[in-house]
Amino acid sequence: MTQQATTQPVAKYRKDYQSPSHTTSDIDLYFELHDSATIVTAISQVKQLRDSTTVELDGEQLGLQTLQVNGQDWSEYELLDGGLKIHQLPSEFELKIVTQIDPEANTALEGLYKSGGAFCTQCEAEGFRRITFYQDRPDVLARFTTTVEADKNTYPYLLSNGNRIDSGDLDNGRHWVKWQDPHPKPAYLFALVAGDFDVLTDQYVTRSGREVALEIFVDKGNLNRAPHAMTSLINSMKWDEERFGLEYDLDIYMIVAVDFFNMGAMENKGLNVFNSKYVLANDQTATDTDYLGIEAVIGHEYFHNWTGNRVTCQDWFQLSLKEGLTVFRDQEFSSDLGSRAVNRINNVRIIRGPQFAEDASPMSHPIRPDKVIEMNNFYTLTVYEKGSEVIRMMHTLLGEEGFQKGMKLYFERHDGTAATCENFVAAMEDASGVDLKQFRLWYSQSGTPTLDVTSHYDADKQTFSLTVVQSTEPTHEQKEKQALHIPFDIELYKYTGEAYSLIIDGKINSNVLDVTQPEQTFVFEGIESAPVPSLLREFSAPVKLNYAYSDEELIFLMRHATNDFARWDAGQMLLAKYIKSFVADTNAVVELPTEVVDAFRGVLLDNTLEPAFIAEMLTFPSHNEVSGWYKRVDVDGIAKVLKSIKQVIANELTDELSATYFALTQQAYSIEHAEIGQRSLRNVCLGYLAYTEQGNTLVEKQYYSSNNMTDTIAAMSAANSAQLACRETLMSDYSDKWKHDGLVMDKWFMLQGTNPASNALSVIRESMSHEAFSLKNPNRIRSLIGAFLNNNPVQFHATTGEGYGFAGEILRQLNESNPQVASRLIDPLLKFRLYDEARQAQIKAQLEALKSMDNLAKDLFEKVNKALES
Ligand code: B3K
Ligand code: ZN
Repeated sequence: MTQQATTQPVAKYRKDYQSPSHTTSDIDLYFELHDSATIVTAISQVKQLRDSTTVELDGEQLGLQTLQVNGQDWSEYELLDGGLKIHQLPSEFELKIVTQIDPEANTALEGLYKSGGAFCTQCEAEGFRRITFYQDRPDVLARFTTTVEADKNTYPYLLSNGNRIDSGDLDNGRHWVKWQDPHPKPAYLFALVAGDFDVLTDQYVTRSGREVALEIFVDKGNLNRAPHAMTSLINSMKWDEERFGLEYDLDIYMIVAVDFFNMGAMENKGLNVFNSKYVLANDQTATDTDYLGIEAVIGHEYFHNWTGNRVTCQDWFQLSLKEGLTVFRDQEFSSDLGSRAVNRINNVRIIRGPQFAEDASPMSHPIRPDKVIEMNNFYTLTVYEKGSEVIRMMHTLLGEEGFQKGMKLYFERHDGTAATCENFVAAMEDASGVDLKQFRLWYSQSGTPTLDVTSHYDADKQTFSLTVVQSTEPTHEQKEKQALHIPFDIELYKYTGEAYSLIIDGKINSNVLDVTQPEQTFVFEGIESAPVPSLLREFSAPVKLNYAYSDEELIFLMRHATNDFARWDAGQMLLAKYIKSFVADTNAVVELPTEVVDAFRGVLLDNTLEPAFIAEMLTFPSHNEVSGWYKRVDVDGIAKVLKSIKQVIANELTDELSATYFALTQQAYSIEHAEIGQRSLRNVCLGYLAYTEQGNTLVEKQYYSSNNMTDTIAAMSAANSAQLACRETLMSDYSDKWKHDGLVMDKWFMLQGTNPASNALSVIRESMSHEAFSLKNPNRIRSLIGAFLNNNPVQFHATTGEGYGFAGEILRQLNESNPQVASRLIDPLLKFRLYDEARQAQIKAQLEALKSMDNLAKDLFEKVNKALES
């Protein structure tokens, strides 16, 4: 019997958490794999934890075939919408459940499904309940034994978590393999894969001498795209030992790359399943950004083995316990291996752009949400990226040594258990002695705080005071806000570029000020002349900063700040001043003062700076980031100003950009960090030069002479943004070459999605019939349609409303086939109140149309309702 959700979705609240009534010590699973009728037998050893003779199991889209307790058929049960209640149970019992499922019909890609020719699973957050009836909650930890049986020819590899303990052949052409995972785990970390693959193998010896077999499974023919993933895995294992003292704990670590996957990757114990985008790369198919993305995601999933798997979450409201912490760890990994400044800049761009936007939207929530309808809706930038900033602030407050002591205590206390965010903060506090009482508010308060900072210099007293006023605007679900504990990292510079010691009340203070009050003044002594303050260095807290800097001060900081991030940030603030003033008057002629242009010229010509860093200094805030500065967004005005300022810089600095471009010409391709940096700067120069007379010639030449994907895509992307004459020729050449490879074609789809031309939407519709496109594949959807909705502001928000109509059409289709992907795609529509009234009405009409669907999935239900009631 298959059940469909019929009732209105209900919300769950963090405050209602109850520990489980029962737990399972061991579960033995047997899978008979068949495309549309897979049989799953689950035998669990269940034990009562409190006085209850009824157990509630979760289950969705399952056909129940057998239910036995202690070997007896059991009729004392109720099949409910979303699960099963079994009654009159003894205090300890063996439960046998047989279910039938249909992997082939599973287009939602949650539970057991087919990706191309292979079977695979995705169980986080609540997908295991689509495999069998079970207590599908992270605080029930069991030892899993899994036997997988399938046709031997089609599925020579049968994989699951843990160690392979047995295997055999059956006489009907089928075979089986048995796996055992010694580490008790929640069901969301379960995984199964069956298919035919090419395998890249290697080995890692941990520092205590454990030999670990490393295996990466890719589609046949893709072996030459797997080595970078393997190198990244080995680097991750080594880094976690060196920086965190954490070692791997099984004899085998497997990664499987699949083409159909709702997100980036999944940290299943010993058997990670990855979106092929985060595994496959060679110089012909992947850009430098792809290579770095693979390193980060491989690292992220590996680091989850401790922060996520060994210590998991008590309930899903605690998701940031594992995600915020693991993002922090992967960011540190990338920073230790590559450029710390460039990594920090890119992380901050995500916070200031899409995370701030999310926190100002109807979906705003604290990093530890209080109310959830569909858990998949909370794998957000807030939980992940802001969550990581919260961990980073603790790292700033405690220092590396204090933080590592905290980590050690956290593992001593919670290894092998399901923990809470509070447990983590308590461990940090107890290990370091640093008071985090007020700091805990970061877990419960949503929204982006603003720091309004003013200063006063007293020449007689030789003091400089900074007054900091903090405030957080009300958010959708939380009107009252309190003052937070904000680590505020600053420096004060003499005009010589030397930094003053920060003396408060006669004592030397650290650079990190503790902002804890709604308004607070810090008085620095011994300041001989008015200093230039460098504020919120390293982006020491995820806040908006307002300080009335003059151009001269910002240019000074661009040159003299001791910290690269602060130099970059000064450049961004300088650009922001001009962007804001021109957006306020879109008829004004866009010009920049000579000193401003010279400041950027100086950066470009400064050979003491890393090329990768110069590239970041010359990269503007995105349209999305700029939009976040306003309550009412002038979509077209912002686009026009950003383009005009880019043109001004391109014209003023043509010679220097051109000289740098040619000086950085490379012969052979390698993915060393220094070379990635050079390519990045060279391609930023090309992006500007595309707006000059030589643009078309240079771009075309780079495309045809390129020996790697980074330079190829940089040329195409410059042609796309500047709408060069060569754009169409390059696009069709690329498509001819790569039309058989969906992953490589994603870059092409993305360029169609972000095409600024006025016919973009009709080209996008045409692209949907490209042989590489499929509405079943989340990567294709994100590349073409996601890019249009998120990164093509002018065309998506065209006043005709056609962009919105298109979005509505796609969302209604995906609501049925893949609600999780639909729910990601809808985000830009939720922010409709940011636009003018005509646009608001058009977007609202699309949301209303979705709301009136009688089969609206709970993923969309939650977001659409929040947006409309906002
Ligand atoms: N933990 C998974 C994400 C699961 C998302 C479920 N909708 C990947 C990660 O964060 O590492
Ligand atoms: Zn994660």
